[in-house]
Formats: sequence, structure tokens, C-alpha cells
Amino acid sequence: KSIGRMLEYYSQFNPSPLSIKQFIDFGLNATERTSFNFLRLELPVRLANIMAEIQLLPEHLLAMPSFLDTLVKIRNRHSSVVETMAQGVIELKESKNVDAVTENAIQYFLDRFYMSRISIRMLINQHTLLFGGDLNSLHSNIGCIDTQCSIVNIIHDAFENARFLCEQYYLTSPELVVRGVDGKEPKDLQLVYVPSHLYHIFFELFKNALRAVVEHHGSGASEYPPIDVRISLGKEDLCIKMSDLGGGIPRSALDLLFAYTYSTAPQPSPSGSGSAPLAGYGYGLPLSRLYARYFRGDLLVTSMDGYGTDALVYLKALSSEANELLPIFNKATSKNYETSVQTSDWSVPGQFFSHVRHFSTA
Ligand code: W6P
Repeated sequence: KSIGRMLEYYSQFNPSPLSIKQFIDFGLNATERTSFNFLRLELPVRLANIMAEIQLLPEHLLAMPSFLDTLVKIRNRHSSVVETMAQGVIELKESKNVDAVTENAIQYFLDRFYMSRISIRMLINQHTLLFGGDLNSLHSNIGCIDTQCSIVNIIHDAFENARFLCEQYYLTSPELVVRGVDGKEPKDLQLVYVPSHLYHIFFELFKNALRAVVEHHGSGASEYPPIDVRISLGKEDLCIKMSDLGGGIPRSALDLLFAYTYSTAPQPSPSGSGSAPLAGYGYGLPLSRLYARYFRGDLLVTSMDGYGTDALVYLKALSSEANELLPIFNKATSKNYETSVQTSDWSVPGQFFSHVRHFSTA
């Protein structure tokens, strides 16, 4: 059977999203046979859905050598996919200037591509952890889901490791303050979640916040304003707000934080030198947002230019509401690749007065 026919066949099915609660029930009750039978259909379905979408990309994108390599590599489930895709984007930027339609298509596609990949790896991890022979029943873990996942511990871990990089690079670093709604550090805030996803998100945010604070105040400053983390738990959402006084970023640059075409390839850690730039490279933020969205959360960044930045992470408080968010391939999908950014019917600044400041700070 040709691969093409197989993809065509499996892309007719829609992926079946699972909630964290279903992952737990599955982990507690399913036999290896049941799990295997589920994966035998679900993995090719998820793969075929995203593979079908690759055909919708603008033609010149598919001509980039790294994009072609990737087709082979995702089949083989290679580990360097993120670097390879980034390389493809870099090759594109070098070969010609990227128009808005292509820009849009890349952003849209890579968000969906990586989400598909996150979900496929989650399923494979669950299966191998549950049935791979390692005893994990001693813990509060079911596969890679921790049923007593301490958000505060993860935040401290992520901070300490980001701070280590900050110290290595700048020889200095700000402190961290973690507070609940009562102003005190929450001791036992637990949720059912995948700890590695949370760690990924917070490590990335801390790197950005630390860098902003040290760069803004200068690495010779005697003191820094701490990174402030505030946690609230409502009926529906668990919210974490990370605030830094790192000088902020202009509103016009906010979208760029999540743009795949404005990041460079994640560098393989430079051996020896030990002075990798702290952040601002790689796909850290767009991927972190996908991890947040994967179980129906989100990641938002707001800023006061000239002052500081808030990063907000939203998580579903209930495992029954934490449903996988999966890209599905259907008729609506191709429309999203055809339509460019909305044709604007708002005015653009005239050429004469656009650089006059509204308010003087003098
Ligand atoms: C900044 C830029 C940024 C991005 C993400 C998280 C925090 C921050 N702080 O200045």
C-alpha cells in the first residue's frame, strides 16, 4: 500500500481528543491491548490529519529542502523536528522576502503542526510509561500526568534553572516572589496536570523576564526588582501571572513574541563557552503557548512599554474540562490558508504627521 493511500484513508477520520480525566481513567483501567488498539488508529489519524495540511502550504515553501526533510522525519518520529522546521523558515527568509500571506500560512501551519506533534508525543509517552515495564504506581503519577502536581514547586524549579542561566550570563539575577491571592506563598496548590508541560512554560517565561530585568537595570545594578508571580484559583481557571519590571515592550512588538518567522533556530547548546544568550532565540514562547492551549488553557503577554511586562498563564482547574485541543483537517482548513490577513478598511497613518509625539515627557 502506498503511503499516499494510507494518508488519504486515515485523514478521513477526525482525531479523538481526550481530557486529562480520560487520560487518568485510561491509565488506571485500560489494558495494554486496549491502549494499543486505540493508538493503532489514533496515531495515524492524527499524523495523517496534519500531513494532509502540509499540501495546503504555498508551493515555494514546500520547495525548501528542510521542509521536505521534515516529511520524512515526522514519519520516523525524529527528535530534531523543531530545529529542522526552524531551519526551513530561515532558508525561506534568506531566499526571498516573505509576503503577508506566506507569513500567515507559516504561523497558522506551525501552530497546528506543533500542536499535533505535542499530542502524538503525549499519547506515545502515556503508552510507553504505562506499559513499558517501569513501575510508576508508587507515585502520584499516571503516565506523565501527576495527579498531585504542585504548581508552586514547578515554578520554583523553573525559576532556579532559569536563574542559573542568568547568573552564568550576567553574573547577577533578580529574586522571585510567589504569592497567592492572600499575599502569602501558597503551600499546597495542586492540580492534575503534565508537570513537564508546566515546567517548559515557566522556564521559558522566567528566562524572558530575567533577561528583561537585568538588561533594563544594567548588569552592574546593585539591586533588582523581583520577578513577581501571583496565583489564583477560581471555579474554572487556575491563573498564574508573572510580572517583571524589565522595561516592558511596545504593543507593536507583542505579536512578534509568538511569530515563528521572527525567531531564529534553536541553537544546539554551545559546548564549552557556557554563555548561551538567555532568551530571545528559538521557539520558546510560541511553543509554550501551545503547551498551555493543549489542555484548553492559554498564555497571554501584556506590557506597559517603558515599565514592565505581565505574562498570564491560564489552566483549566478541572481535569474534566482539560480537553486536548487538536487540529483537525477539513474544508474550513484550506480557507485559512487562502485568506491573507484581513483586507483592512481602516485608515493608515498619513506620511506627514505620523512621527509627532502626542505627549511630551520633557
Ligand atoms: C519582557 C518580554 C517578555 C516576554 C515574555 C515574558 C516576559 C517578558 N518580559 O520584557
